[in-house]
Amino acid sequence: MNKFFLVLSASFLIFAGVGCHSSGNKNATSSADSITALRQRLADSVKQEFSYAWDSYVKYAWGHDGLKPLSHSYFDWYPHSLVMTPLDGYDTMVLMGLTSKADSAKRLILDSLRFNYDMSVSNFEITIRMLGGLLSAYELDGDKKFLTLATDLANRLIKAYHSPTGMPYRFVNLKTGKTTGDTSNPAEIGTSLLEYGTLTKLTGDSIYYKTAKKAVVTLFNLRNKKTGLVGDAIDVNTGKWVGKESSISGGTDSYYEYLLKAWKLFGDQDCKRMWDSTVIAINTHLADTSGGTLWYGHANMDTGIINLPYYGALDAFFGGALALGGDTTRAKSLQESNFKMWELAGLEPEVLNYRTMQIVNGYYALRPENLESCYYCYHYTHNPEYLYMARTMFQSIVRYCRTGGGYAAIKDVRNMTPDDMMESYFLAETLKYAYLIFAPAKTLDFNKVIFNTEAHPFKISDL
Ligand code: DMJ
Repeated sequence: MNKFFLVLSASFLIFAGVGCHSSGNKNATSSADSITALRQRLADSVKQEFSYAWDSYVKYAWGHDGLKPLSHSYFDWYPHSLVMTPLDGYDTMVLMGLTSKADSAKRLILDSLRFNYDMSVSNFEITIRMLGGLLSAYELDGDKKFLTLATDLANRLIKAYHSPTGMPYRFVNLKTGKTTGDTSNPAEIGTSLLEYGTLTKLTGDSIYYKTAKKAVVTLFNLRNKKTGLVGDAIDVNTGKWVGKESSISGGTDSYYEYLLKAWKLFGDQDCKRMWDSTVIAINTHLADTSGGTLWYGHANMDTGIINLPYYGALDAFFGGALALGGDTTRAKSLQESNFKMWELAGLEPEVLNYRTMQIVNGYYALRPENLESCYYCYHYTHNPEYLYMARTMFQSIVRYCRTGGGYAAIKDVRNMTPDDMMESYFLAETLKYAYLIFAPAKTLDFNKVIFNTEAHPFKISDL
């Protein structure tokens, strides 16, 4: 264990009340007891903060997509609300055992959620938050109405894939099926395998997975064959790249994540092959070392040469992907970088130059990825250093983002000015991963589920 991790582990053990000089069985048992007790306290505290954020939504934004915590108001993404926060947060309530909150969220969803609206929506966002939320709600709760809503939604969204290449347009009108947005990116093209595969499994209709997979295989085949990398913008009508910047950042991130997870969730061997060759390309060309730890930069997809040493809050998911893919060595080093990024200002920035350690974009959008990777690293190693990291991250979110009306994003972590926005993924992901790190393992059987990119757990089984 290196010095950095020794210090973190020791800090957590001391905080847990475990003596440094303990030896023998009795002391070992009492160490374990102290850690268990501290974890339980932290899990309770995450649950309490979740309740606070949810109660603020109920008070100021009931029935709408999201909460504006500073103006004690609400926002909707489109002309009609899709009750995004209740649906995104529902499975977290179930996992936390917040039964009466889950019941009222469920009632709101089933009473008010409809999709037959003449409005154009983001295929990607509505797939991961809404379709993902409905499918996990169905798998956890068993109420068929969730599945009926999921199927109705998917039958509308699937029209986005009616392009000459089979890769989806970015936007689709829920009522008319009209599509717009022909320049897309790998993340928006590749992030439906898990949702569509799960729907295929639950309905027996193969069209969903076939459609999602065709889009992904088409995209994979358009990678640069020499470097193995994909770019950041592509025309879905022609299949021509219009942006050649390759990275693990937003716009590409969950394309990689879904190759790995479609293999893990459904045993899809094509996805395993695509993931295996992609992760080699990423580690060959985008991996970089700075300050003694691993980072990933941006390179041109044709040359594979890093031209931008930028890394940020979204990139932080990759530690979790590496760990889930079996590479705990790189995952550990990357999580060390993730935590350095977090500690720099007390909350992580959206974008950091990892060579100069200068913040490029200081926004903190209440994002989950750093805690998510910490969760995977802890699961695979059980090293208390990750409990220490998670506790630090959770407590700084409480310190800087808690307001009188819920939780707020931060405009710039260099001065901690709050922004009037609480994204639904704060309840779906950030607090779920924080909770699961501290909660007893029986809360959720890690080996039986795969999380979609919005942290909605889907049950593992072959298609
Ligand atoms: C979430 O909606 C998803 O995790 C997505 O893959 C990336 N962005 C946000 C959270 O940061």
